[in-house]
Amino acid sequence: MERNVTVGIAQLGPIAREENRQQVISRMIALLNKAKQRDCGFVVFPELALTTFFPRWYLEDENELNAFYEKSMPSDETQALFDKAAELGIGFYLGYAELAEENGETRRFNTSILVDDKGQIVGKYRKIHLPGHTEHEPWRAFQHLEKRYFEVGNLGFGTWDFMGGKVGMALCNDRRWPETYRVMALQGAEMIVLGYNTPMHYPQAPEHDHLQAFHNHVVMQASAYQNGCWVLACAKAGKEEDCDLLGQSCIIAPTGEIVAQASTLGDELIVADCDFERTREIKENIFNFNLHRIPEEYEIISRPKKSQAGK
Ligand code: CDT
Repeated sequence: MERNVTVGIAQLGPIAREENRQQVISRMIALLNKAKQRDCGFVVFPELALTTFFPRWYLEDENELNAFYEKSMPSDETQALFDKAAELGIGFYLGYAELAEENGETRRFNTSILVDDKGQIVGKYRKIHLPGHTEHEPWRAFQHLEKRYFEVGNLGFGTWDFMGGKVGMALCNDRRWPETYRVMALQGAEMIVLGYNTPMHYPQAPEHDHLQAFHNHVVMQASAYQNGCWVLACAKAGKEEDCDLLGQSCIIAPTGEIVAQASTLGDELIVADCDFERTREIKENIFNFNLHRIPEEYEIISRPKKSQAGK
């Protein structure tokens, strides 16, 4: 069986606060059409792809806040994206804000899904590493209220048999944590797909602002290599409501090499052929987990926080 998929990363430029779902989805469909012309079987969209990055505002009005969430997926508004992708025979990854009703309780998650080439949702992930803060902090140039607007994901890091390979999902800040990749690689992940919204300005340590681009790539390239996985990373980029978001969407081979990278801060498609067999170059050699990992020495990593020294 062929284990090769042509992947498109559908980077989105800024989404204005007043831009509605229909407008955003028509931009996404334009990228899907381009992906079809370039023979893509799978397209990756960013984190919170359907709206502006709303955690940058402290919103007191619940109705205003709720308007940024999806109550069902697909919904009347997002159905067009599913239909077009299925018509073109393209699977996709999509990040969105999820408003769920579970056991009579309203729950909010920063979520991503894997959708197959027939328009069926085959996997769901809820973001685990939520960055930012919970309370309004007016001293900041902009807020980062993910800890207020989302709960920590309750689905764990999973993998799915998808497009001929084993695929895992993550979202934005997850990409900075080595555990994200390793937990999926231990479940056989060959490709890790993620979307991100990364401000260029980091209010707590502005002296690191010039390192945003470097940190973005260094964590993903190292993690691709250390886990023998393809990493597909899709940004929401550009100046969004006065906040500069990093671009640099990329496709990283299991060797850690970037094989395709966005060169704009707008809507842009980048494409590469990803052969799942190439994971073996790494997984059967330098990072052969069975031969070389010594998990007995790593026990502190999975201890609950309270029992770790220096937490
Ligand atoms: N969306 C997201 O997770 N962004 C974070 C910003 C960190 S600064 C609060 C990121 O890791 O890129």
